[in-house]
Amino acid sequence: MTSNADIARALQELVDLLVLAEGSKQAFRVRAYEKAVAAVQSLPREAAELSAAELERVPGIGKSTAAKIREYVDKGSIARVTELRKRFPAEMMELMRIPGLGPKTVVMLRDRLGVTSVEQLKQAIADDALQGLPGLGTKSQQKIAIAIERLGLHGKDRRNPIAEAMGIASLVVDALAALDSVTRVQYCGSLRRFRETIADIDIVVASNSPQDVMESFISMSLVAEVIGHGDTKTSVLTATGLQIDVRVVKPSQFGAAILYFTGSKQHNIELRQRSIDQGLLLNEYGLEETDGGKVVASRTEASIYKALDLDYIPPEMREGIGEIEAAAERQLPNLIDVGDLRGDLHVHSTWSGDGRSSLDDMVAAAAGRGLEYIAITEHGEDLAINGLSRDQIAAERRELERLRLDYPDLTILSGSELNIDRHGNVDYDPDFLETFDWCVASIHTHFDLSEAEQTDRLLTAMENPAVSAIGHLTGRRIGHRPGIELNARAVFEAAAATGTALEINGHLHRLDVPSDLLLQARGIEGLKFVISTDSHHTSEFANLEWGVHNARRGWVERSSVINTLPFDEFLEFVNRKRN
Ligand code: DGT
Ligand code: CA
Ligand code: ZN
Repeated sequence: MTSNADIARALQELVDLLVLAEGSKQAFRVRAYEKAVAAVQSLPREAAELSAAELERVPGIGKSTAAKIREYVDKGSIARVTELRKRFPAEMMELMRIPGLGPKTVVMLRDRLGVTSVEQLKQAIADDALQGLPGLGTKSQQKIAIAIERLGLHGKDRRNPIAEAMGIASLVVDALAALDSVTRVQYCGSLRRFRETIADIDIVVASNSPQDVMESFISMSLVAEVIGHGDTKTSVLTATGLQIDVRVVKPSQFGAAILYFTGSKQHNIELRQRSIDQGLLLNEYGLEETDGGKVVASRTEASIYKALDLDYIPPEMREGIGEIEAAAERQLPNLIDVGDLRGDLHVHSTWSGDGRSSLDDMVAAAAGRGLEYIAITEHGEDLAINGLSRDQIAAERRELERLRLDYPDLTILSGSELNIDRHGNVDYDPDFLETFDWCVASIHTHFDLSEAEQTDRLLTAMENPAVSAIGHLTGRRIGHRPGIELNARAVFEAAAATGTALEINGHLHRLDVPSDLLLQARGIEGLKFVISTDSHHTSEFANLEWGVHNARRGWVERSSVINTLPFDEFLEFVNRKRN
């Protein structure tokens, strides 16, 4: 059956295409379908099981969207999308990712200069051809060139934000896993290692009927173009130009295949060298004896690591940066699992202007996930539109009292997400701040200050006894906005010294603290982290899992994550700084 995620993806593609067709992100139709995407994503039932009339009764879904959903579920594609794909091919859609390029400009570039791809745009810039075009100021050309460089949007260097790749990969994995002939499916490559950007998606399938698998794969509606089709490997492009490679292997070789295609290349090279040193040969089919070719291990990754006398190395750590030596010496860090997390300390509800689920629903979802404690952290009053006044906080606290009675097994803290202003000060006043159980303080403005200014600002905020944690440290939005400049070492040391936890924000668009900075934080005595979802909707508690992957990639030890602690010990951490 067509899943809600699949339907949402199809509608999102329609939205992206309509932005170009209508020439505006604000066009009525665009907004209507956008609302429908959100509605389908958060629908508690299967949209595919609803009639057009029933769909229309769902808030956010109108008559024409209901018809499109039925069309997609019944026929596997939407005629309007097929037609728009021809007008705006994948390469042209890529232009829309460049900050500063709106739909009108993209269409104008095509009409005036014949530019329909990032490559051609780069050439046009090199030829100085953008000067004087309507709506493009003198500096635009240079700004666009910088944006293309920064996002790596061209050619083989093009990298896609993990959020986009994960969404697409999950759809393919779910579809293939549902086939009778398939015993295992795993997305591999940089996505499994949880890099924040992905060049292409590598999927490995265990099956004795490769033909079936390939046919099902290329018939998926997200496939816009098949670029390579063989017996055991098929490569396709999605409508946004993301490449997916699917490889089918024998079930007995599945472990060796996912090990090889997960990589990284450097990790593979080092593993292969270690094999050779032991008189063995490692390739994508298995680990075998050099003499005679007897297979030593191939079915699971764990059996291969074991045969090489290594502890199992989790995918997130396989970057060839010392993990093999550590595994050989039984010195791998004691990493965290999602099941270790007992609390979520960054949660919004519709009390915040940007929250999308009610407080009752958020609390119910947290309890449903088995969390032992949560902090409700609506935005502080200084954040325009989204923030809460003191009166609103008092009113919300009365709701929290009621909810505590309804959920006796869940400890509900009254918190806040404070805004760190330009100089490191936060919302409210010291007396009022003391009334919160927990505050996370984040940067939401002034992203362009110098490194020294940003670092000072964070240090000042950490000196505030009410600030228990710093939220999404760099403020980056993967693929869209770079993080602030900061002296990471100074920030880590100050966090340890002041007893301020650093949040690892699990939003796939953020993953912040970034894993490369987490690697730099290794060995700093007393530095603590808190893995948080920053949920604005009940579905986002799933961000805990992404936060854990990011922490593992940064070699973060379980013992340094405070929301693994039982509640009383967690509270000790908070109070140590306050007293
Ligand atoms: P990316 O660039 O985000 O797609 O990153 P990966 O790591 O997914 O790289 P990709 O897709 O080129 O290859 C997938 C895996 O296949 C890679 O992580 C390791 C393996 N692999 C690819 N090329 C080589 C190679 O030349 N030697 C070895 N030993 N392994 C390779
Ligand atoms: Ca890849
Ligand atoms: Zn937040």
